[in-house]
Amino acid sequence: KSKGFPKDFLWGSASAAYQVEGGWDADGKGVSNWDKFVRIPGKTFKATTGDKAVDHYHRYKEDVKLMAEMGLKTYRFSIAWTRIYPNGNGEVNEAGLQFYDNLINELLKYGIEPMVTVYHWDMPQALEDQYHGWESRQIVDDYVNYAKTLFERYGDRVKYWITMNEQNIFTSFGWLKGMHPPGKENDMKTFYQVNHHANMAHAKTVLALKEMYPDAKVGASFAYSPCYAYDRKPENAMAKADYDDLQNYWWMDIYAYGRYPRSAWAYLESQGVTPQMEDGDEDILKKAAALVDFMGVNYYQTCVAEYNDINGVGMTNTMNNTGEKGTAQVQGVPGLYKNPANDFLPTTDWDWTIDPMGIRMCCRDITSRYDLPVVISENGLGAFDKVEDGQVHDPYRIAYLKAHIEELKKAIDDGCRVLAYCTWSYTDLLSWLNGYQKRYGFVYVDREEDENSGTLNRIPKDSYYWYKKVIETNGEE
Ligand code: BGP
Repeated sequence: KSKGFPKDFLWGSASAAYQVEGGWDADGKGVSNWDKFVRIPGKTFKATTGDKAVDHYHRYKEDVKLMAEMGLKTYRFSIAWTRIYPNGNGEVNEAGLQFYDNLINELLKYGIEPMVTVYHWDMPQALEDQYHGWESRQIVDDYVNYAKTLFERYGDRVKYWITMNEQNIFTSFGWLKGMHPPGKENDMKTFYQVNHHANMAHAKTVLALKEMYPDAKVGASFAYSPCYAYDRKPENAMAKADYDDLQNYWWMDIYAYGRYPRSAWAYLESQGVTPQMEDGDEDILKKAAALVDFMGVNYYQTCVAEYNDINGVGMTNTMNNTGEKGTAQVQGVPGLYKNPANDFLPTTDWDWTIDPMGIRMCCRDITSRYDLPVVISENGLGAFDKVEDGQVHDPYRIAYLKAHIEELKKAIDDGCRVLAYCTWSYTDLLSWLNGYQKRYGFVYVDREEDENSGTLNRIPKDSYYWYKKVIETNGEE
């Protein structure tokens, strides 16, 4: 018989500041790199902005009330650095701090545990202008200073902190694929340097938090795609091993052990792209790793690794950002691996594989490799939703989430310690590259790409009422 979910399990849902808040220049907020990037034609779907997004900045009370009615146990959200420090450093903006005070207090009023992401990709543009943002080591101090401001202000009320969201995604999309700011392509050397800076920012943030609040719970959120070898050909099994070292363990080993995987490091050396480190860095990374409380996992899909010829496909091949099924191209690292589609699995309209068992594999791998508890900080289905007679019927989303929750339950039976499950997302919101038409929420928001479209009214979908029952029955629904 299954053990089931622990009594204090945190059933949650997630969002990120840029994707929901809007109010992009409200109350002293500074400009972020995303405010700027989305305005470059051709970079994101119809160059849709988060200027207004779903106006959570002004409607948070209404959103939190719906969460309370649903019985949500935790809400994961991120803080916009540019609301707190409009210029990234220097003078703090009291109005920005006040907004998150209000949001946190509103959540606590209903007994909803706030889970706060310090950084979900929206970096102050001022830091890009001052020293090229993540490319400079200077960002580490500014990041820690910003994070400490949050801990000082909210640490008495916020127990769960996520230092950084999907470092693997914002760095690879920003410096290899050209699809996130600063929009660079194939710049391996800078990519690894940027990652080292982000690792130091993460580690020093963990140390700062634990010094101020030893009982706080902290981790980073990683976009984890477990990988299958294409077939039993030895070279494809090796492609999987390379993929795991360079795409998964490269980050997770830092968070959990404070060191880079040795074979990946050797590959970087062979390419002349190892990051520059300072004396004492390794020590700091190790100290922080010893204090981390969980691994945050954003799980959406698994992938396949197949050997990729030295003249094979690269990282800049086109993704499917339109929702026209079957338009995504294969990407890879020449000489190591490429990631073809998996014929055994169904896909979403954006060509993401649907593989519930993958969530169990994430938990299993983290448990046996790191012996750390897991927080599922994102999991969900992006789909085209339709309003019919004032309702949104999304059985496909219910089926997707239900299957993943089933597998999560098995992971717990396998001995994994899973603390929380946050769906992506709570309300519909802006998908960075895919506009508003790719919807993830339990709560439908009436808007389209055009800034002036829609009423922004909220409509709970069928999945909203279903998840309410999941929470009530502690995952037995
Ligand atoms: C993760 C991000 C989220 C969210 C989600 C869905 O990578 O952390 O912010 O956007 O993916 O992705 P997408 O919007 O591309 O469908």
